[in-house]
Amino acid sequence: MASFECFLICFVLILLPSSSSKAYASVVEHTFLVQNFTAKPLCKEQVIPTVNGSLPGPTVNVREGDTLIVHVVNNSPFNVTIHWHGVFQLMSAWMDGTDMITQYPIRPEDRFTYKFNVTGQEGTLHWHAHVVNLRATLHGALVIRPRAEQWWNTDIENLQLRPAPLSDAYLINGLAGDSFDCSRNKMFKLEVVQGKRYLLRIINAALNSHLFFKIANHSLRVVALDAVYTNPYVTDIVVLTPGQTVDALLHADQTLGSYYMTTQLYVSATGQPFPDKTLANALVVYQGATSSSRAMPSLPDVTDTQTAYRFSSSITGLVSGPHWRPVPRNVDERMFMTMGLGLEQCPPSMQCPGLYGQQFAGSLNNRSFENPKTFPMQEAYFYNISGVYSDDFPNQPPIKFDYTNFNVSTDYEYRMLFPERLTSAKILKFNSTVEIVLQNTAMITAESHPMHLHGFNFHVLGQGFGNYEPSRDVGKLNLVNPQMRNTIGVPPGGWVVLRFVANNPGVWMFHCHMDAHLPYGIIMAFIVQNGPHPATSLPPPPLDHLECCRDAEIYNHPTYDQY
Ligand SMILES: [Cu+2]
Repeated sequence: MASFECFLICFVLILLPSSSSKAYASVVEHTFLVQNFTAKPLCKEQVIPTVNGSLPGPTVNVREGDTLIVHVVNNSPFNVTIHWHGVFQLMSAWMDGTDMITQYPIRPEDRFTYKFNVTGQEGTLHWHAHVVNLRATLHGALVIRPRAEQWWNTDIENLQLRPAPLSDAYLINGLAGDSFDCSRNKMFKLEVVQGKRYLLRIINAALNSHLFFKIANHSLRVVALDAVYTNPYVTDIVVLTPGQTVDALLHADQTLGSYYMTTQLYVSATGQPFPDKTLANALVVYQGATSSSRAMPSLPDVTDTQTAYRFSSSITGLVSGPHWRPVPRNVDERMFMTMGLGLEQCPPSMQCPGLYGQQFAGSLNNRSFENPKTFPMQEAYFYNISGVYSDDFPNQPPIKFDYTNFNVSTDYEYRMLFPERLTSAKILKFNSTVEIVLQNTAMITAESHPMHLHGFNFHVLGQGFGNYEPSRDVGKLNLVNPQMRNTIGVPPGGWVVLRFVANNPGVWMFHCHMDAHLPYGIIMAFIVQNGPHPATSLPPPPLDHLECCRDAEIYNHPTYDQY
């Protein structure tokens, strides 16, 4: 059984400025055929589910304002949904692609059409399956170009880098590269012309791994995170949690030659096992290079949290940039959310690896999320079907404790180790401003969990290590030019402060983007109520939404554990 994790990179040549422009929106249509495919990433052949037989799947190119229609035909043996990671889904929450939250999963032999507008955002995003494990191979890039083309217009390459639970390998654009015997000759190469500049669209498509990314002898100029422009940030290393994207400019300004482009695992938890092979190589090759020597970048230690923190905390938002939104100053809902691991009773007849012989779980404010089993949450909300979820997700944990120095010393704390399983949501009034302090706990272990919010970008006002202390930390929050993202890695044993405006009605997941932590239940849902007008209200679902998959075997998903 071989497992691997994916890293995806698209490279675009920049031409300044482009004369072509297009100011009107159009319709972009794709068919995604989900089917099994035989691939050989390492030494032996494996059958993997793919979209259209390619790994990674097709890149979807749209312009801001376009309508995207994707027909998903499921010829695989698995239930699937496709999530459009980072897309706002304004007034189209039915199309968010979350299994049992916004739709029934698409059964084998069934089909479903996603249709939505991509409005008010541009840059690099990605699409992926939102059913546990399937994301490993069902993913691809989603590139949103500006409506009026100003920056670039020619793709020279469209490539995917591929670097999971202890993976056997990381893959760069589907290839493991020369650090593995069986893939020595299968290494992704980016050919560049000396003097030119390239836009690298870097996507961490890995299931569970945070990743460093570095190119020997070259620095990178970061210009966007999660499809939001940033102030230019020059760095020799980039760090991405699962689900994050980075747009960075590469200037081919070195002597003719070959330079390794390498991704390496970053492990945030102390004492956690990691694979022997923690990196994957690709190459940047200058046109006309004759030497066979290849420069290797010096890589940080796998556990180098300081380097990861420096990158994630140093970048600021581009206030004058397209689609910038100022930080909302008046907060309507203040939430303090503990986030981390816990335990759950080991089912009889099973051997569990967790503390006290129990199985691992995870929680937000001591609640582990349970996926609904009868109706998708949004349908239950829309049609007032009771008994599917509770809407009392709390604004703080049940007790205050020393979050980042957790010792089980009282019965109460012991109970904190065993969170409640609930399908739990928080109701938000339309247009309310929400502030969330996410506080990682040291229960079991402190670890960076990449929290992903569906349907919105949030401002990242501040982050740090230890317990969040308002008296000390409020004054340091950046209310001027913070970065905006859809996924944030909370520092291990630390905190982060987020703000967003709930201006998009629907049911939106907020969850850890480590795939292995989905069943742990590090998930909650926001239910954003309708605004005052039809234009600010969630329309009813399209007909095929209700027709598709009603009898899905949601109790027993076919499981995908090949990796
Ligand atoms: Cu997690």
